[in-house]
Amino acid sequence: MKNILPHDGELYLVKRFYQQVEADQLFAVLLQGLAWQQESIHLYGRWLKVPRLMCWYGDKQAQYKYSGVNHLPLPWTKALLAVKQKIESIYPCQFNSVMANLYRNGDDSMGCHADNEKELGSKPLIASLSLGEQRLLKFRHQHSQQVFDVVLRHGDLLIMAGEIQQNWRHELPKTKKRVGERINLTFRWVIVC
Ligand SMILES: O=C(O)CCC(=O)C(=O)O
Ligand SMILES: [Mn+2]
Repeated sequence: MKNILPHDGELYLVKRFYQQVEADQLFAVLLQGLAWQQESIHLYGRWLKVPRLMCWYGDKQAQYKYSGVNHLPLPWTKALLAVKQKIESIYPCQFNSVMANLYRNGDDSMGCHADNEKELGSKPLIASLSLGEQRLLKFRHQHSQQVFDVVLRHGDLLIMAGEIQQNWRHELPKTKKRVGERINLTFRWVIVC
């Protein structure tokens, strides 16, 4: 696999990891079958709704803090386990949890961040599957502010590895285009203390 990041980390894009028909089926199963919720975060003294729906699945011990709150994982569904196993079969990796994001339209987004929580370790390996509408993922280098864009399409798998989270931040910006729903699954290994 070829590293597509210019420097300071590793990024691999596996286009069409799921082909059209399988990706369509998986999208429908996840949209209907996952426990989507809109979280709120406490910011500057106010509660704000996060602009997307989310849910967290995984092994029982894989607790994870997001939106300022500790979340217990929901138990793996059959569909999520099958995706996890398919990823683990093409790349040397192992996951104990997955964060699912549902972007309902172009107003839904994810702000600039790095997945650098201490529960993920110093060089987290994160595999991210995109389904549904195509959206842009923007990487910004922490120091040089260099920008690197990746278009994520239906069925694409993106793997973030090495020092990417230490050196780059990423965001899924809003778009003015009329776009439909997109599901993203980010598989992670949460270190259990
Ligand atoms: O939706 C995406 O592609 C990005 C998701 C993401 O960065 C995350 O869940 O940490
Ligand atoms: Mn992220």
